[in-house]
Amino acid sequence: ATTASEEGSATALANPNIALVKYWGKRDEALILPWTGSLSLTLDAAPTTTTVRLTDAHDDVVLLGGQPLEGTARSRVTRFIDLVRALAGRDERVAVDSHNEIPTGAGLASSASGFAALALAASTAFGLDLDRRALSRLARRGSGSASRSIFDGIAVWHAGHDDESSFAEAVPAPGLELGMVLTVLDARAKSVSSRDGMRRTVDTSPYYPAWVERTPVELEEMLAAIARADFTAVGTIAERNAMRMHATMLGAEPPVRYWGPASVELLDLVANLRGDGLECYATMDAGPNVKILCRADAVDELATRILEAQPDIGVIPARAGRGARLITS
Ligand code: 2P0
Repeated sequence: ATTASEEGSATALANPNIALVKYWGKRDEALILPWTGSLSLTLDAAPTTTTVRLTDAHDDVVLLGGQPLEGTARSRVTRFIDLVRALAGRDERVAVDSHNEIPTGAGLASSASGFAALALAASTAFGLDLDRRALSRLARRGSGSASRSIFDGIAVWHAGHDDESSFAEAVPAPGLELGMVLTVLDARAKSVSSRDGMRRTVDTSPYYPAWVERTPVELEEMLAAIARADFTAVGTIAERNAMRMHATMLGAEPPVRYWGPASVELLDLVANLRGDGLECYATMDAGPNVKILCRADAVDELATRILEAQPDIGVIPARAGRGARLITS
């Protein structure tokens, strides 16, 4: 038998994904089973790189950006590692070393890239060779949206009804070349976590049942628009779905509102650019930063036009990118 220190180390890279049909609300918090399916674009920017190494230490060590995590942030990772240990039937402790290229916790999808990279690195370090579906299901247990960052380009997360049936898979999109410009209006971590914001919405918003009823219809419309490579329909459905998600949250008690005045200015800018013939659509997640969907060949022009209008903000140009992958093993 080999000792822990002689085996088991893996480094994985995963990109964030931005949902075009959103995930908002769990019907099973322990297993992270969502009320509705969702669909996203994995980007080619702002990755998380994570190394997991088995150790002989008495406890797990978790570094993010070189700093040790503590409290809830740490236990979210160590509980996830417990799942991997259980899957592998092993009990070694690990050292996790993770780096994000984008601000953590600001609605820029760092938990999606983070848990996708962690799922791949940790499962590999423990000697598991999971197929993409099993990896997606594992990543889901860390953060729901991470289930989608396993795949290249467009991914659909099937809501499912149990641990087995709730996974994401790639959606082929021939002829549809998507781009996205992420704006960084505020890089601070959000005040209400997605987890708490979802729970509050599910428990108290009178509009939540409408969201659950409507989202599967929008998901089908989106899949049909993708199948016929209809960029205008994809953008229109995505923007509408994002607004409906935020409307649902605003109905919670107290309301959940992630956007602010700078976000609204960007929404106006997107409408104006579209009026000027630069076809683009806005989406927003659990933070104030607006993400703007466009055709892949329009990304540079869109980024330029945004900076002309708003010289003080940050922009991250992106296109469809690859799913989670190992970079050393
Ligand atoms: C999404 N978001 O579909 C939606 C849209 C934010 C708004 O998935 O509790 O970090 O870890 O499952 O995945 C953010 O929530 O939440 C998210 P958990 P997650 O991308």
